[in-house]
Amino acid sequence: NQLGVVAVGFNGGQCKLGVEAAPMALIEAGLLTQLKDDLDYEIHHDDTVHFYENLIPAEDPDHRGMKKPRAVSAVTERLSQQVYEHAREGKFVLTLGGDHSIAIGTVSGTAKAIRERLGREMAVIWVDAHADLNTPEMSPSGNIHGMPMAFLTRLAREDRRDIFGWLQDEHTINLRKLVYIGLRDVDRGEKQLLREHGIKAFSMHDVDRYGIGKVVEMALAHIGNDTPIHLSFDVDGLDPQWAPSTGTPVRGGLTLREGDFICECVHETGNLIAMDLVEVNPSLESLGASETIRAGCSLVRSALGDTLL
Ligand code: DIR
Ligand code: MN
Ligand code: MN
Ligand code: MN
Repeated sequence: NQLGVVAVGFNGGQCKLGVEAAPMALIEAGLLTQLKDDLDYEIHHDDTVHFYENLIPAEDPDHRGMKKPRAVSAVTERLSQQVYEHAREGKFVLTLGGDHSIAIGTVSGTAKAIRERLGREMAVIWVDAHADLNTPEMSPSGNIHGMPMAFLTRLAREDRRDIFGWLQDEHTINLRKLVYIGLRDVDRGEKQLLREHGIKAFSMHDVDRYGIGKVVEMALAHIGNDTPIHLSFDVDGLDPQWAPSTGTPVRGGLTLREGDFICECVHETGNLIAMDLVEVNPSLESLGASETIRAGCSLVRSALGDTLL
């Protein structure tokens, strides 16, 4: 059981400080020790939280409405390589964010490794209150953490090498291999893209209607057996009752038990090859920070094979 860990203290995909402190908070809460001692993983970690300060340009003007485009591009390009190097050796890759823009790096890295190792297209399960599918032009905020899936699926492209032009076909995800769970704050343009392209999405309405068991069953059926899965988990997919310390909390979300259940089921497929845990922000709602960190640790343990019995 080989586990590659990348700790990414990056906050440039959105405007709130504090999310860069999450990897250290999760590690100090004992997450990696638990994975090693309780779940028997052999951990490959450079014992560093990466802030990528050398990659942050002094000049970084908005481009097509995107905020800090060169910083996010440079950091995710480097992260993509780090994740790729773990994944090409067949290790499970756990990335601790950071805001959700870092998924441009993590998903591109695993997608490339899986294409090379297995000649296969990987699937992505995106658990989030938000679809993170805005193109730069349709984004209401300009924050790149609301855009990663647009770049990863080529709904958005940019030729400038220093602004995501480094993304090659080998880094991308097929729209048919993307599944959302937990959506409840989706922007106008994103709704149109979901409909237009028939992207598989289970909102909180679906969770209420069918129950989480059926929703996960339908999500996994859409992906199909024997397809490698990258799970990108935004902690704001959980209800603020369990994860209040996050940049854009939205009421009416998943319970912690429902979040853990998703992770357990995806683990049980045997096809999970990577997980991101993002948007934990210990400096927001400081009374709820330790709860949010505990919830994050629980989600990761569930995805890595912890069971109730
Ligand atoms: C909103 C909020 N859809 C945006 N997005 C996210 O700014 O594009 N919040 N991802 O976590
Ligand atoms: Mn979100
Ligand atoms: Mn919104
Ligand atoms: Mn997100």
